[in-house]
Amino acid sequence: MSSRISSLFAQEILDSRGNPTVRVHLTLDSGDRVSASVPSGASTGENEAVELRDGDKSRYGGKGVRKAVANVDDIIAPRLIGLDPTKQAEIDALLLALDGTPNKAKLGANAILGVSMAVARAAALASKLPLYAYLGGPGATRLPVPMMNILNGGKHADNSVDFQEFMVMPIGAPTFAEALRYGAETFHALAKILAKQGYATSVGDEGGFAPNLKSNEEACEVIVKAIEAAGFKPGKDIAIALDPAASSFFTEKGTYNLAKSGQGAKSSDEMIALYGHWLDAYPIVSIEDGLDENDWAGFAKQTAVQGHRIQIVGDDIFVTNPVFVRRGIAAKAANAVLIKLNQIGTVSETIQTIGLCREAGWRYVISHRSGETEDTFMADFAVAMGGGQIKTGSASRSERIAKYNRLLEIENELGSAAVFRSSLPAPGAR
Ligand code: 2PG
Ligand code: MG
Repeated sequence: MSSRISSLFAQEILDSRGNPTVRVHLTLDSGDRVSASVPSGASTGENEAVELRDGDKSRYGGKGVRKAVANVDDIIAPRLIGLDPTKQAEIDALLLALDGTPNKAKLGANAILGVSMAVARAAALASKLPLYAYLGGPGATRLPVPMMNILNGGKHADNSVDFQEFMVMPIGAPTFAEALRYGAETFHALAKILAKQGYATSVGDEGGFAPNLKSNEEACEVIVKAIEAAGFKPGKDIAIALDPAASSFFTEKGTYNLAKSGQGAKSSDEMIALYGHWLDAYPIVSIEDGLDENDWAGFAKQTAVQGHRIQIVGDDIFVTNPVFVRRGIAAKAANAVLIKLNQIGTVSETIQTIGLCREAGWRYVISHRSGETEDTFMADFAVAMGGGQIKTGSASRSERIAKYNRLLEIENELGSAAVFRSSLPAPGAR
């Protein structure tokens, strides 16, 4: 006899920024219990599924999630009790039907995703499999190359850097554990370099340093120095990935205003040209959201001129939504998708979006949000989906490290079956 859901309820907890978020608790009739917690973004795409907030200014400045919690307890739970958690697709379809809106505005994507993740976790437990093996099957053996965000700017830090994320990718490491060491040692080397140059070494939302650099370029320069100081070869052992999160500095005038660094306003073409210079100067292998989420023409242009050299990742432009990813594939607007479970709101729809990427031969990167919890679902999810890349922050802050530690466990558990390799173009390719 299969296990059934015997109880389901939600709770308001805090995320890594001290803002409320949803945790869902699920019990099976076997007595087994699981929980799942939902992350929250700061530089959100306009078309993301709705994160339901109470708006009651007397609590958490309006950011409370009691309504979402009540939606789980009062609307979702009565319909899920008695169901078999291995029926993920059916349960997710039921959640969509209960919500009934195109963007999960009624129940809240935070309520819905918490339930969807808890159901997957319960099903794995009932199937006596680790989550990655339950979701990915016996072929789920590939550990992801981490994109480690060691220098933060944009909306994630109160500093003079316009671009949101400067990440190191240990593409030349032989294993995930070694990749993590390469990244952590580079992070520590960067701390010393910044301190020596008189910069602050306090960290931003995703655990990277947030110094007041003189320009955006300087971020790449100090990272290259840090890679070398840690004893690695830039471009061979460790490459750089960027997430400018350009929607956050795109203005109503239709220009990209590099206001934090004082580097002025640029057109879409000028931004693409700027990235082109950077590709020549630094070992960059991936650029995410180099342009605004509505600049589809700019994305397609950048992909046409730079897509053979680097990975062009769409985050805010696609919001993990199959509708936008389909449009992007048709328009050749990128060659990879950033995958965030809470942008779309159910495990099944996220897997559907990944299916589109696979069909099109596009890469996909499983990603955290800038507001995270100690939940490690996405680490298992990255191995299950086998895309070979994860973006989950720097080598500091426990909500980031929790994901890395879970990946270390998975690599250990897989033993000789574990696979680790980068499939990104070599840096500097023309
Ligand atoms: C991003 C994310 C995660 P946020 O833009 O890729 O790094 O940031 O969660 O704030 O949207
Ligand atoms: Mg992004």
